[in-house]
Amino acid sequence: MKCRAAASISGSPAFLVLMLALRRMAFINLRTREIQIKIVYCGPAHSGKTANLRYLYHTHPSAFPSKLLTVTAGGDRTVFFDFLPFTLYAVNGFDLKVRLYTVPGRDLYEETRKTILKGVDGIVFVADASAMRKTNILALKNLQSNLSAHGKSLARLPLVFQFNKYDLAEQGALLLPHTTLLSDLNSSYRKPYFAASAQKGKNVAATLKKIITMSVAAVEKRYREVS
Ligand SMILES: Nc1nc2c(ncn2[C@@H]2O[C@H](COP(=O)(O)OP(=O)(O)OP(=O)(O)O)[C@@H](O)[C@H]2O)c(=O)[nH]1
Ligand SMILES: [Mg+2]
Repeated sequence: MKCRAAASISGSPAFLVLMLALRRMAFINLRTREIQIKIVYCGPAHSGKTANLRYLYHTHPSAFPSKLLTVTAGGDRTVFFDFLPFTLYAVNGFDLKVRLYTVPGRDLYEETRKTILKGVDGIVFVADASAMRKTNILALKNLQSNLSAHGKSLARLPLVFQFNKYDLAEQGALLLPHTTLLSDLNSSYRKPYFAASAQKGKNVAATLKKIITMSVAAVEKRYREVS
């Protein structure tokens, strides 16, 4: 996969100095001419957050020079986080370094989730179409409260919803219709969303592309606001 960022960023020194001063979200390195953004995949346990990163890593190995780091407790339960870094080259002369993380969805990893969300630039909320409505709703509420602990609001952050596991419909599984997920999760946010199958790869890359575009645009907007 040859990756290219969709949005442009000013490369002026003033921009970089200002961004260094802000430094709360995107990280700018003048010396190496790099911009780093941090994207975190959130959502209930077992919704398919790790599956997104696994799919990207295994289907586009040349795009990911570093190994996918996963920390699981036997089986597929993430206990700390998954981490997958990669670079989109030369966005107005700067390399855009993207760091993808997942949080562990299980209740007992509350503090870990909070820690991983520190400095986040963009969020993908992976909802599970095969779970109960309440499961997805509670996970979103948990995300809101963890972000407010960092003084951030989900409404103001770049956010993409991914409604996952729709391949299970082929096996006759009873799934939450995407209209239900939309009204339960996205009626007040009105953010972009994708019906997906992380296992089969449907809309996995589209989700990622969208959140990168939105996150880069947010960096650009912050620059415009302070310049
Ligand atoms: N059928 C189907 N199964 C999926 C899909 N995505 C993930 N799974 C399966 O669901 C299970 C959980 O997926 P993970 O990616 O580990 O879920 P997670 O959100 O990372 O879970 P935690 O780390 O516990 O928070 C695994 O057995 C996956 O193979 C999908 O799109 N379709
Ligand atoms: Mg996981």
